[in-house]
Amino acid sequence: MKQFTSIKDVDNLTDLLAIAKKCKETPYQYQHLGKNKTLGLLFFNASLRTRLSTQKAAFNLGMQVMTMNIDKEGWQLELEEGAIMNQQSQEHIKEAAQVLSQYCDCIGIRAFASLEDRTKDYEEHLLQKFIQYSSVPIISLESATRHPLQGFTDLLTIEEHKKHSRPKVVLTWAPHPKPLPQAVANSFVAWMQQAEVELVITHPKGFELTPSVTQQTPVVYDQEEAFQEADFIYAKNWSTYAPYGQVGVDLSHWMIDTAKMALTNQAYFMHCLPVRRNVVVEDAVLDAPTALHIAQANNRTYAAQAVLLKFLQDD
Ligand code: AN0
Ligand code: CP
Repeated sequence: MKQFTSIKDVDNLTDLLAIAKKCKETPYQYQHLGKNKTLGLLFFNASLRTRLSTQKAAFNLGMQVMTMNIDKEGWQLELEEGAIMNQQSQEHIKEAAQVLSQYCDCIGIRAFASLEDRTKDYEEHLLQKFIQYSSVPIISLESATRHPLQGFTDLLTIEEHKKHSRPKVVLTWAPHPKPLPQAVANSFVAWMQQAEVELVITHPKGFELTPSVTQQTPVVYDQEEAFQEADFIYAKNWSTYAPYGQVGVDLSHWMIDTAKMALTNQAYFMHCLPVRRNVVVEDAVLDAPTALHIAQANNRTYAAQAVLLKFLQDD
């Protein structure tokens, strides 16, 4: 594997899932492979799970890790070719990416969507610039439009908990007071489309994801209808794609509660976290034994470890 920015970078998904399961069973088996290898983690945004689970994954493989909150601790980066840098930006990404490639054997980058410029976000402007100028593999820690480590983790968690061969998996929009990226939803859909599941998306009218993500996946605008017979309910807020980055109004009735969960086939509840309790989902749903959000967070380590192990093996 040359990079991990999307499910499209995965040659053999069955193989990658098997590696993640193996890493979970015997986390320290491959410690020798990471000896004297350095992972650099660059954060333009906050993180709890991605930062610590990816570090833990690297430690399990015997790697060294350097982590930087690059938005606060680094120089302000310029992305444009030929820029006359007499304003705010202090360092061009050309230099930054080449320098970092000398210090690191693999670089992880978290850079959320701006939610202002849809074209630049969906072109993955920042991530693509890093890929262009780096000479080591790049791993996405959530980019403008995708969160592949989350999608991979979610697939692993569903594989572990499914009660029959083709479970019904519902991605449901849920309320949130601030505009959030579409990245988690986009990746969840992409990974589920490659899995043995019946995927249904439900959201209020106006919150359609881009058609290149949704493809043939059915969209049901009635949340309660979508929940019927569901085996997994995956809740996530996202802001609108068109017009871009809006939150919507009066949609608090989309919150997931026990009454809605009772419509399902005793479904598991999933969320990538962080979650706003009693806004996105009611306490009782999160505190029930059918909630998988903590198990998902645990699997983040093994998803990251499988990806890092692939890089080390292909090195
Ligand atoms: C981010 C998002 O929705 O993309 C990160 C989720 C993993 N969520 C928030 O900022 C709350
Ligand atoms: N799910 C997830 O990526 O969490 P963090 O934003 O805390 O890393």
